Amino acid sequence: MQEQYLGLGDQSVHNGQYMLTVYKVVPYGEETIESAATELAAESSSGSNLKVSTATNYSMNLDAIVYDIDHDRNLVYIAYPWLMFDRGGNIQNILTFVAGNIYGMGNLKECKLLDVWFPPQMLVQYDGPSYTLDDMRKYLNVYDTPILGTIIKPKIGLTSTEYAELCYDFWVGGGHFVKNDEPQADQQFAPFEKMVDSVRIAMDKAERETGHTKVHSFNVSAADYDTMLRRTEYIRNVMKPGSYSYLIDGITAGWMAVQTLRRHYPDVFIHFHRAGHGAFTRTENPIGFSVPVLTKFARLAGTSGVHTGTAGVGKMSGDGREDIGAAKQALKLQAKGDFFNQVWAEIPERDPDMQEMMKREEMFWGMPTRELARIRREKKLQMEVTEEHTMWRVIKKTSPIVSGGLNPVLLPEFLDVFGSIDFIVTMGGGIHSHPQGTGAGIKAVFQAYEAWMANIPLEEYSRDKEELRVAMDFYNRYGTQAHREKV
Ligand code: CAP
Ligand code: MG
Ligand code: MG
Repeated sequence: MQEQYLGLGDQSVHNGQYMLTVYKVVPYGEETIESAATELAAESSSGSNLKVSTATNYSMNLDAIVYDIDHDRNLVYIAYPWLMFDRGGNIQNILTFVAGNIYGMGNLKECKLLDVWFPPQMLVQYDGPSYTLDDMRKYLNVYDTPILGTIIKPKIGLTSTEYAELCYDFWVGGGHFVKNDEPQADQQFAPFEKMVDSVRIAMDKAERETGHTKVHSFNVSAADYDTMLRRTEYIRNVMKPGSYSYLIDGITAGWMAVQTLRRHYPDVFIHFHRAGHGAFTRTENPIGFSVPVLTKFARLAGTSGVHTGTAGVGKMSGDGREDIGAAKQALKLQAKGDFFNQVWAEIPERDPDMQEMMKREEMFWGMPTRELARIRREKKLQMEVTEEHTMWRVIKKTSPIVSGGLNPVLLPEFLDVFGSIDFIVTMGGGIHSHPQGTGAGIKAVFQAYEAWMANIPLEEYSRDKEELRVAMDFYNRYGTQAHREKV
C-alpha cells in the first residue's frame, strides 16, 4: 500500500485542476483493493513499486489521488493533476500515463479504464475537431439522412480502375461517401497515386450525372510521417476541397499521426479508424479501456469522425449501451456518461445562450429519432451548435462512424436504437454483396431509410421497391454472417 496516493473523500479533486478517471480493478491473491488502487495511482503518475526517498514537495504535488472506491463493483476513482501532462495538447502522453504501464502490472488481474472526465480548464489545452460533420453536410447538402457511405470490397486486391468503378457505381446510385478499407495503402495492385487519380475521375463522372457532390475518405496511414504527408499532399493536389477526408488507422498508426493530421489540415475531415481497438475495448476484456474512453480521447485529439460501433446490430462485438454512450460523447455538448457528466466547453457560470443550447440538445436527443429526422427534413430547427452561438472554447462535435456488418435491412433497426441521424454509416459487404450489384445495394439503403422515415415495415414498403425486396430476401437469409444461413 502506498498511502501517499490515497485520498478517499478528498474534495479538492473537483477544483478543475484534475482529470478524473474510473477503473475496474481486481488484484490477484489477498491484496486489498485499496492497496492495488494506490499501486495503480503510483505507476500511472509519479511513482513506482517502491516509495522512493528522492521525491520532492513539488513532485508529490503531481501524485495521482485515489479519491473514491466502490467495493461492491471493484471501481477505483483516480484524479490526475492535469499539469502533469505534456504541454501543448498531447493525447499520446496522457494515454502513456493512464493506459500505459499499468496494463503490465503483475499484481492486477483486472485493470480497465471505464470512463474519463476532462475539466473545462483542461479542455482548452487540446485541439478538438476543426472540420466537422456539419461542414461535410454543408458540402454534400445532406441534412435529413445520415451520411450514407460504403467501404469498397474486397478489402484489397482490386486495381485502381476496378476500385474507382465501384466508387462510381455507388455514387451514381446516390451514395454520399466512400472510404478506403483500413488496410488499403500503396500496394502493387493499386499504387496510391493511381488510385487517387482514378477516384477523382470516377467522382467527377458521378457528380456530373447526379448533380450531387460526393466525398471519398483516403487512408493515409503509412510507415512514417514523411510518407503520410506525401500522400495527404498528393490527395490535396488532385481532389477538390471538401471532396476528401483523411482516414487514419488511429490505433496502429498512433495518436501522433492523428494529431499531426489534425494540426496540418484543419480544413479536412479527419477520419479515425479504430482497427485493433477490440484488444482494449471488448466488454469481456479484463485489461484495457472502454469504447467511450477511446471516443472521448479521439474527440479531444480533434478527429472529425471516429468509429463507435453498431450497438450490437452488426457483426462486431460490442455493448449497445457503450456504443450509444460513446456516440453521445462524440456528438453532444453535454454528455452524461456512466460515471461522469462531460461538458465539452468552458462556459461562464450562467450563460443563457449556452443553457438554451444544452436544453435544446437534450430535447432533440429525447425525441424519437424519426421525429428528429422529420424536423431535419423540414429544416424547421437548427440542429448544429454553430459558431455564432458560442463565444467560448467549445470542443466541436466528432461524428460517430457506424460500420461493421450492416446492410440495408438492418438500417431501420439501428436507427431506432441510435437516437440521432447525425452519423456516417458505411456498409461494405452489406452493399457489394447485393445480388443486383453495388448500385442496387445503395438504392436499397435509401429505400430502407424512406421506409423507416414513413414508419412502414420493410415487408410492406418493399413490395414495389425491387432493390429492397431483393435485399430483404438475401440479407434475411444471410444477415451479417458471411454467406452462412442465419443461426
Ligand atoms: C466493415 C469494415 C470496418 C469495420 C470497422 C471491415 O466492413 O470495413 O473496417 O466495420 O469496425 O473491414 O470490417 P463491412 P468498427 O461493412 O463489410 O462489415 O466500425 O466497429 O471499428
Ligand atoms: Mg516507467
Ligand atoms: Mg474495414
